[in-house]
Amino acid sequence: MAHRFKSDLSWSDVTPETVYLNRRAFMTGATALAAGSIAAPGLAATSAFSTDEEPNAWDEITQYNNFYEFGTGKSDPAEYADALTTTPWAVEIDGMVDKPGSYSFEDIMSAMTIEERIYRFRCVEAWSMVIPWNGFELADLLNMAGVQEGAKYVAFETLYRPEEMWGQKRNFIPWPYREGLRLDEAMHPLTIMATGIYGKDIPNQNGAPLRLVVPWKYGFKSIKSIVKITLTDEQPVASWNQIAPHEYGFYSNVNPEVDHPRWSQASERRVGGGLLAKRIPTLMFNGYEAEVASLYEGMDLTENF
Ligand SMILES: Nc1nc2c(c(=O)[nH]1)N[C@H]1C(S)=C(S)[C@@H](COP(=O)(O)O)O[C@H]1N2
Ligand SMILES: [Mo]
Repeated sequence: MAHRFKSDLSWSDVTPETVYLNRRAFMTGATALAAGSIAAPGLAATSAFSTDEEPNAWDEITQYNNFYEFGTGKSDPAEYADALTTTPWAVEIDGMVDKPGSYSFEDIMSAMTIEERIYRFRCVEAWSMVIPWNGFELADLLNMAGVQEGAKYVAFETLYRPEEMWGQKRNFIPWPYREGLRLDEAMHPLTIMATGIYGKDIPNQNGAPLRLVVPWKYGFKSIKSIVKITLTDEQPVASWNQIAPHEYGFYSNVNPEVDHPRWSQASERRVGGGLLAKRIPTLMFNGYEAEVASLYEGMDLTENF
């Protein structure tokens, strides 16, 4: 897997911020090499879209997960996701594209530029983290396939392989897990396909080898271990919206003013803050309002939740 980012450093799990900043500086050069270019002085250490909030520790990000294909407990994915085979891997891109077909993970990676994006991540269950993803803009992949005139939505599907994902032997989600975005949301530069965390290959429990990250939406929109992407002119099925449409809307933008029918969305618990830590206020569009509010101009966000 020559194209996948490999680091020789063994990152410590809990890192003081100064060390972490050095790590970021290191990663700039490493990322540039991984992308096949010479480390240019102008290359930013991290994207302008990145938050400067303290990222969660590696152990927090990789041991407290939602990935129901491996069970519904928060520690189930870390325990069971090793069973997943991620090589070979390919993504079928079909529907309203000029170049439909099966794109191998290697071919995708050799065509994409990997950047670091430190994003807030807010689960609909009201916990949150700050995660230093490595990945590429989804727009670059969609442009590689050539989006056709008239396409309005992008549909995504996770792998269905119950022999490796034991949770798929239970039927509470109509497998495979599915998600969808409006085309303008999918093409937004904040929307990435994550392939790494802290400069290492993304662990299976976080959605290896590539998963969506849409930082202004609740975490369940960020579908993991993607094998299929379809450009369409109809609003696609999204698993949680399909299961409980009154609780999980198609948009699922983070919104502190629209509560879940069973709990408040006004505040959140930052994972790792300790049991006595105060909850922090949840921000409109998870703090990405300046970047994305215009996508929803004129829409009633209570109705289109
Ligand atoms: N295929 C698939 N993708 C998924 C899920 C899932 O169960 N299956 N859970 C979602 C939910 S609810 C959240 S909060 C995030 C969790 O991502 P993380 O474990 O990397 O933090 O993944 C999302 N993507
Ligand atoms: Mo979630």
